[in-house]
Amino acid sequence: MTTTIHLTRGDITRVDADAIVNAANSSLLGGGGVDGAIHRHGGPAILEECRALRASHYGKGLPAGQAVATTAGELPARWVIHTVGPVWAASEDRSDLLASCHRESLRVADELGARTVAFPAISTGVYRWPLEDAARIAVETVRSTPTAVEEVRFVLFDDRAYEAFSRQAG
Ligand code: AR6
Repeated sequence: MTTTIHLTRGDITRVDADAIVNAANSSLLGGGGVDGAIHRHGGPAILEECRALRASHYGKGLPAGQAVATTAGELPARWVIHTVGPVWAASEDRSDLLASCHRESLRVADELGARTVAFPAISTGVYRWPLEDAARIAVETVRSTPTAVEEVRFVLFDDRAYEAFSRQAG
């Protein structure tokens, strides 16, 4: 089964996919950017499950490159898959962690039985990853990861991100 990649411009909290991916931080307790929007629009049920995860499996937080699912609360999606992207660093190549975010999110999606998954441009906001490189890693990783997910939708917030992903997705 091949995974189809689609690109759209817009706000990921509006997307009606089985699962949407959150560019979270290790605390799992919210933040700005996509993370802030997801918690704001999804309501308190998401934070409640995140707190329960911190109280059980992830006492020290979710490490970069890993992924975990919660309810999507009041969002149109069914689940939110929280992943923690690496912070960009010129002095160190953290590409493997960014690839891992995409791979692990798809693994969690498979566990859930999600067939459509929406991703934001992980690490390209507060975490400052150069867009072109992040787009290349995201698209290459989704293309090379075996998964039962039928459709991956990259939801890009602005023209720059949309154009960078368009160049990579061809
Ligand atoms: N829908 C889709 N894309 C969005 C939305 C949205 N509603 N809002 C922003 N973007 P960021 P990061 C784009 O900063 O770089 C948070 O505070 C945005 O333009 O959300 O992985 C977390 O708690 C950018 O291209 O995530 C962490 O502390 C992309 O989403 C930290 O930021 C990612 O930007 C994570 O930083």
